[in-house]
Amino acid sequence: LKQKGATLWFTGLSGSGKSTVAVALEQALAAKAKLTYRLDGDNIRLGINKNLGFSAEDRTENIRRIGEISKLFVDVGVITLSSFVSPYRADRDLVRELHEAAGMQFIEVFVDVPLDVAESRDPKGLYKKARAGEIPNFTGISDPYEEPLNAEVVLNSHEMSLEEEVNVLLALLEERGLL
Ligand code: GGZ
Repeated sequence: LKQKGATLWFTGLSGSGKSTVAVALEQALAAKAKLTYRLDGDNIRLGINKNLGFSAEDRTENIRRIGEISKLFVDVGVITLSSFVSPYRADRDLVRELHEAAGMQFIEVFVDVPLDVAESRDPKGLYKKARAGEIPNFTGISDPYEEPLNAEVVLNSHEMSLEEEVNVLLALLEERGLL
């Protein structure tokens, strides 16, 4: 495998569209015969991190472990697409440092939609439950989301087509020598 790995880290509110963009990018990269792997709550929070909840401490540990797992994939040359709310700037910065200290590229992608947009989508009904007080520490409602200050990419996904978003990311990967 002569492919160079990297981590694309998608951060944003629940319902912002992180996974949707990651899935679309995964398909575009597959079409270019690139090896990718997508990490998200479904394969991480149900497995290796099933002992973790949503307290600040647990989120920090969740992100730390995912950062280390992402690095392992990058180490074998995989383009790793990690989609997590990751609401704390310090947690994301730690993952960046872990990558950069190992000479690996870390590309932070802020999927930036206003809370009311994410809340109006509410595909799993979680915002409704959070508003009703049934989910404590819900990001955006009763828990903070610290916006990235220096993300490599900001996607205003409520104002862009999925195709445009994918094209922005492909252009950056090309520029970074990853395609
Ligand atoms: C935020 C929560 C919460 C709370 C459950 N706060 O839209 P989803 O459902 O599929 O994505 C959210 C996911 C967040 O898990 P992460 O591992 O990405 O979070 S973190 O990075 O902060 O560790 C949401 C659901 O789990 N969910 N409770 N309290 N999102």
